[in-house]
Amino acid sequence: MIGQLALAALIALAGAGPALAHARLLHAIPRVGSTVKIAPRDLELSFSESIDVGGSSVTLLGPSGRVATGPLTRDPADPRIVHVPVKRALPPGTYRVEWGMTSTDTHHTDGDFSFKVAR
Ligand SMILES: [Cu+2]
Repeated sequence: MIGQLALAALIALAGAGPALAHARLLHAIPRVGSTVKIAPRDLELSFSESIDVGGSSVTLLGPSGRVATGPLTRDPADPRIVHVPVKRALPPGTYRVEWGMTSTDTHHTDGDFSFKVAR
């Protein structure tokens, strides 16, 4: 009886562990919801877990559609930070960043945020 309860508790813990490890967006540059005066040439997304960039993607959408971005790279100093090069100067307007990340524990999460480039 006690053994079974202990086993059930262990199974519950095992189930909760990986769920807590899913990558959540903690911080971004440009900041989530911000208005920037200088158009960024690189987006920086900081997550709660290490990211496997091979299984991850970012789409940047601007006032006139999708904006070309370069391949995602992991920050050499912190595997939880992903850099996205922006291939051309962004004109003023509202931009949406749609991200889908695979963390190194193989779990996938996604989300989006916006920022504005001021006129
Ligand atoms: Cu996970």
